[in-house]
Amino acid sequence: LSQRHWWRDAVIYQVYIRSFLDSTGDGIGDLAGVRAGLPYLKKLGVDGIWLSPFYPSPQHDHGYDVADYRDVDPIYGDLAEFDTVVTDAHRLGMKVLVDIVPNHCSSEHPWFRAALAGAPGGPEREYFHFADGRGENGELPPNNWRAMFGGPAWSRVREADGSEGQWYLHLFTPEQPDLNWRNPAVGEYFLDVLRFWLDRGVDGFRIDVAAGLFRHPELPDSPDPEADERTRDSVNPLAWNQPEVHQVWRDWRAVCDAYAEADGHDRLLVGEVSVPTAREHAAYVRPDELHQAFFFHLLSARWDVDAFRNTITEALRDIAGTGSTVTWVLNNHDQVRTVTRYASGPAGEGDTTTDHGPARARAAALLMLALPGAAYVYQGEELGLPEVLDLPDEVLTDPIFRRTGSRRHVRDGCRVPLPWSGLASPFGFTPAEGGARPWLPQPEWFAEHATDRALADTRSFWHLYRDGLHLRRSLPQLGEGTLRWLESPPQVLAFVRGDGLVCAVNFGTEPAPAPVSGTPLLASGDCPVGILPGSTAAWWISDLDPR
Ligand code: TEU
Repeated sequence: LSQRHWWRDAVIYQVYIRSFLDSTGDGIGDLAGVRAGLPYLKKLGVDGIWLSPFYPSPQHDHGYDVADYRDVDPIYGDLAEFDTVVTDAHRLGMKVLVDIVPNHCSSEHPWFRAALAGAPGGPEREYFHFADGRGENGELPPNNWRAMFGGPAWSRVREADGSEGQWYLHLFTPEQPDLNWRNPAVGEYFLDVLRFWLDRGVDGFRIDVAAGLFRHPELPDSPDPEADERTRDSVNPLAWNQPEVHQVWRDWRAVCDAYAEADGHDRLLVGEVSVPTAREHAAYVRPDELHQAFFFHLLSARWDVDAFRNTITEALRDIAGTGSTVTWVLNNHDQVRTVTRYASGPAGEGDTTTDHGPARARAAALLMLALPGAAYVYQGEELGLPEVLDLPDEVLTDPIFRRTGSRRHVRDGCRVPLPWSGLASPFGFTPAEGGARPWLPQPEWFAEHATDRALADTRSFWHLYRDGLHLRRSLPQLGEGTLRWLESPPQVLAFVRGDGLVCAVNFGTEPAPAPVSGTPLLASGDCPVGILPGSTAAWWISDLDPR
């Protein structure tokens, strides 16, 4: 792999800073904690890190509400600390991606404050979507759009004279007003933001809500507002995935390519592109647009052999024409963790919970690491952390809970601070002496998953990830390259990579014949020669003809 195109098969570790490691003792992770954790990540074997937003923010959505795009929130550190993270990561041979949030800013961003202070129709409001309400006194929102996290996508402001005034659009919370990308000043500003971070040495950007930014110019009513309220998919075709957004990615790509031209190292744009089909998704990944876009369809697939086979087939088919590679992801800070997610699901159990979750999550990890392309690992995934499902209501911080009153899509459970060591909370997450409690309570059973235990136990999730990542580095068949499906028993997914790395996953609960004789190179569970037990994946090097 050329240094130039390092991202094509890189494995990037997502650091949710708030929950990674707390160096100051305030109960909240910070950049100094990230820096202290870099050797751990190096040992794990990832190629780089993606840092969740650390910019000054009132933290209504844990930093996805940015008040200043060119600084560090004091709870996380400062710019000098950020620079040391980049320097140290680079010294260890790891890339650094930062999260950039262009769809909306914080209601405390200077632009929004100015817009509120300004008059209806004035230039300050052109940075956002302000509109008069409907109804006799403008008391109804300008259209029927729903916000992703519940409630109407419009909020009404009080004008300077105290009267009830215009409405502004926010597809997430009211504290996240949507920017108006038809105003050229918005685009200019973000190009400067990109250059600001590139000049500080970052290797690329994870782009939040990359199918957002533009709305239908007329802001017409949605035909099915209830459907739009689902928190998982950008379904309202009037509010998402507009053709104009592609020009933005071309402009951003040109900036990144100019840096790459100068020193021969690509700067990466990876988009969070949530669109209904794999084909629409692939349209964002182009030589002149995004390098990568998270392929969420695999993440959404239930534990089912056909669902996985079809999703992988579609992803590979649709990426083929783009010149890029698929970007696989099984976990992130918005989703129920795989150990818990795969505990329910088919193989005869319907929707009931089974105890196959950990074994399936391990198998899925080996599968993901064997697929052609790049992959993202979310912190704690390498520890096999389950979702924390029983956080009491009063500690939940996710605006989804605040806005909907329902725990259904609440994301706190995958954001509980990591356990590093010891038998009781804070498990080394905060300094030993006098630290505040972690910002979300850690359950007692986190002890089983602490990194010190994981490193000492060769059968841990950690060792599986480590071994998988190290083999990925050393085996030419992995990373980029071909995938050919092999014939296999009904519950088994089997394929061969390049000139003979075979990967097979048994989605069933009963043992199946292994596709290759011989001892696996790596397996997610006990794997006797010739047999692939249920809920297990394995890799073999095979010069034999697959059976
Ligand atoms: O998420 C975008 C998004 O579409 C989410 O609604 C996601 O599908 C949902 O959280 C799943 O439950 C991004 C960030 O990843 C998320 O953390 C932010 O809250 C959101 O943007 C707003 O910036």
